[in-house]
Amino acid sequence: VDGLIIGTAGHVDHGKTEIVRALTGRETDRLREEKERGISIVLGFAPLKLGEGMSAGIVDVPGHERFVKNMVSGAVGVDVALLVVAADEGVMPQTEEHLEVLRLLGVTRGVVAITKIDLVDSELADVTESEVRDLLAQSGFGDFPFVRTSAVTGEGVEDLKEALEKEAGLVGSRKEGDFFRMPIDRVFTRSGIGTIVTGTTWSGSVGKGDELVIEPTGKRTRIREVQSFEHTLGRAMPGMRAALALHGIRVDEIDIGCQAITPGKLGVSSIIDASVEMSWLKGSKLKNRQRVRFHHAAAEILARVVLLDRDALEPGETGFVQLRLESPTVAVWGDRFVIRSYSPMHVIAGGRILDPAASKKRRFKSDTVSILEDLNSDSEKTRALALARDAGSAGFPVSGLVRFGMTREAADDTCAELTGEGLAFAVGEMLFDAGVVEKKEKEVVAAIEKFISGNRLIWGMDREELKEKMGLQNGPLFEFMLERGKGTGTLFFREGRIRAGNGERKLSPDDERMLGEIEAAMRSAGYEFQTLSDLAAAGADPQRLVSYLRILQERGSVVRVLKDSYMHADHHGALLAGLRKMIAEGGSITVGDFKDTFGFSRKFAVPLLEYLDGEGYTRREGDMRVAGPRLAEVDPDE
Ligand SMILES: Nc1nc2c(ncn2[C@@H]2O[C@H](COP(=O)(O)OP(=O)(O)OP(=O)(O)O)[C@@H](O)[C@H]2O)c(=O)[nH]1
Ligand SMILES: [Mg+2]
Repeated sequence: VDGLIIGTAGHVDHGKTEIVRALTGRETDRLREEKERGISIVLGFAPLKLGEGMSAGIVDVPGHERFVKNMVSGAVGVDVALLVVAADEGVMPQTEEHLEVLRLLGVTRGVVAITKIDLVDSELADVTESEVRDLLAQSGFGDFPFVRTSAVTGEGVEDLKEALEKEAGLVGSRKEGDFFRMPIDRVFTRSGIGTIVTGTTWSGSVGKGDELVIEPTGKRTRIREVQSFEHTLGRAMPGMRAALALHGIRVDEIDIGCQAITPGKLGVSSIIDASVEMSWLKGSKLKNRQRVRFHHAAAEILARVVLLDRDALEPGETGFVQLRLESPTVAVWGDRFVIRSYSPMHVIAGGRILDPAASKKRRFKSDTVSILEDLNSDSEKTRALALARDAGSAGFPVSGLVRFGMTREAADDTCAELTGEGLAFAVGEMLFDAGVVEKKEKEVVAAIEKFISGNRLIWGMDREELKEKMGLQNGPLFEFMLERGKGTGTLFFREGRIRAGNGERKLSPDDERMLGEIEAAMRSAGYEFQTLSDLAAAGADPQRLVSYLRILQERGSVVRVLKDSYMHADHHGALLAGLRKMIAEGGSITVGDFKDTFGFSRKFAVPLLEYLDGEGYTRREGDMRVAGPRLAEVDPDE
């Protein structure tokens, strides 16, 4: 069974701790200083048995305005609020501030206890009750049930328990998630046990022997024992109060506000993008780059707020911000937080984390705002697509979606839906926005066409050159686009080159005439290979000659025999066939035999035989040539 957390809220001295004692029989003020001063300072905890085997953890917060920091750290995991208002005092500043904290953290359920009714007549209790109803209505809360109580006479305590039980029954169960995560709100040692941390578990479950990392310090530890309210548990489930006894880590290595997390799941970050909502409380205002107190997951971290889409935020307004933290934290999409002003310390805003590990952003950029609007969506598809769009041609790793409020399974399902609908492409582990890919494909075609129009004699653009030009050296997108181009018949491939539009090169009549002339020159040269300079001397444009020769090679009318040396393909074929016949008859040949048979000088014979050795048609043995491994491939009738 999942846990459930009830959190007290209310002004100092209004009877929070007393009512928790009346409900649970537990004293949550444990510090000597708390007992001496008669006020709560730190968080207190007590278990509350509800009907039908349900049980809840109560977090009792201090009401004094100096300890709002502690109140907020206790409020982060609350499912049901227990708003305590003393009948004799009515709504006071921390009644409002605590309620605002709960609202900004997204708490929607609660019960109001009008306490100390033994001190007032029912008329005054009515006045207090109507004040609280007004406050709830103003803050946009629904109708909370009201119960009048006295910790002195015990009046209303059972009714309060029933009301809490009813609200608790309406809270949906938490998603377990892929990993364990618990903000730490207490750290202490117990002799014979060692270091113990406590907190409200946010996601996942843990048991004895499990490994954890304490962030942001990165220290590893293993769980010695799991308890909840002094009872040893097999596993701690989400939404529980849990005490974890830890191996191999000292108390002074852990601070309140650290998080205990399954290792390898989340990294630390200091830049966070978020949506914020300003408090309705008087004087709530945020200016760009204002220094604030960022309360998140039981930690208070100083930060500057960069307003991304506004010049300033006034009470009740909403906007997108970038939080630049002065020390790192571990955040996940959807985490709620509260912002207090630096000095004096007042609750001024709250919000939800949209990008837990952002990079610095400039203000007033429409792209940024549109991505953040999508990340502010509860639809997993909308978020995943926004991340893919933002990642551009680099793509977004599917595994990274886990930091954006999805389990790995949900991430895979989301990607499958997006690709099924043609909105995205999944290539290996990366997700690409379909619009981004289609735009890039157009750029690829344009780059190839531009290249070809400037190099009309070259069949296509070099693959590696294209990849670099597109900035796609890293990642799988380039290969993916080529495959798609092949599939749709828009791209053509030949020997490391890529052509767009059609697979055939269009040559001008002038080019065709030049090609004919070169071929004729090669043919009349017979077995004597022609070098580039031979051909240039015969009148061919040396600039274009190499391209023309490449085209003739592609057409199969010319063979390159040595560097810068070419032979007509008919003569090349006849040469090989003649060679095969000679060696078949005599077993071997000399340079002299070769020269005489084909009728050329030593100047041609020696380099040609070296070429034939290199190609594997012949093999040198002393002064003789014997058959090479490839000679058998030669067509003897050529
Ligand atoms: N007569 C009367 N006194 C009460 C009642 N509840 C609490 N008190 C007294 O009010 C004082 C404050 O009670 P606490 O329960 O400590 O108040 P709190 O809200 O926990 O105070 P902080 O935690 O410091 O914010 C104590 O002296 C209690 O005895 C009640 O129902 N009737
Ligand atoms: Mg108290």
